[in-house]
Amino acid sequence: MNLNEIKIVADSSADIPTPTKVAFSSVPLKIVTAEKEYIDNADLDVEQMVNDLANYNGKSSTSCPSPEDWLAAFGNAKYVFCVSITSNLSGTYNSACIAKQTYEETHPDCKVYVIDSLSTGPEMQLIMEKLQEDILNGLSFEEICSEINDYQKKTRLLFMLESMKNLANNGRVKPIVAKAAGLLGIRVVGKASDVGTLEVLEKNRGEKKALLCIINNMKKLGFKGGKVKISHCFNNSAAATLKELIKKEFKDTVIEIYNSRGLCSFYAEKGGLLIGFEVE
Ligand code: X90
Repeated sequence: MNLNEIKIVADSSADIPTPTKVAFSSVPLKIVTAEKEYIDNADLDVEQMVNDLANYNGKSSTSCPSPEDWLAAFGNAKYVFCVSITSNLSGTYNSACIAKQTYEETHPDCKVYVIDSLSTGPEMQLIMEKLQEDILNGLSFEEICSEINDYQKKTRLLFMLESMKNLANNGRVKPIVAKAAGLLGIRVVGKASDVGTLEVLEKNRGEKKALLCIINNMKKLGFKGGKVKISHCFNNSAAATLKELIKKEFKDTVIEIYNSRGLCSFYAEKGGLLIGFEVE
């Protein structure tokens, strides 16, 4: 494979990755209210959206990209690595599979590999970084597919949420599960399950306890150092505290903090943290 024939494409729940030498496109999901439609691309003012939503009492929902949206992002690349949000919570993966089929039928020399992240946000970023590494190291298409398959067994996602209102209103968690998160001061800590659904682990009173709970669960899941990516929805202080707590116990770790984009901000809501990390 030549570098100029390869493209990584991910839906916008992956947030915006650090640019590299590998061509990349993001395919936006949409956040929709009765008043407005927000397209989750680089132009979206996430802060404005989060503030609009905080002052809005009507119905809000999201919609996934169509196969045509994915096809447009594939461009003319000979080799496409396509990373999607968990197929268990969104139609995004299904759209990508249809796009792959159409693309390969109409471009017989081209190959598309669709990766169901069974996760979102920072865990997708880890997968994309691994793809970039493998591509720049000159691995073959098939080798990269198999490497990514193995890598996915070694990454996890934890989250901390102050509210699960949008998740419950859109049928992504049961109302009873969401209820606890609505109580003042309660922070729900959970993980992306093996099948790519939200699994609540613990309900904590206060942020400090929740952050300690995150570290405990990182260890339980097999974190021994390595890469960590923390995305937050306007909660840089919690992200920074978590980073310090991790660094205190694990010397050999590279931690990146960034702001979540539209889709993850809509569902994680203000104060929410998502933590993607490597395990052994
Ligand atoms: O198709 C669509 O409209 C998109 C639906 C996405 C629903 C879930 C988004 C979750 C975002 C919340 C915490 C982390 C959950 C991890 C689950 C695997 C972030």
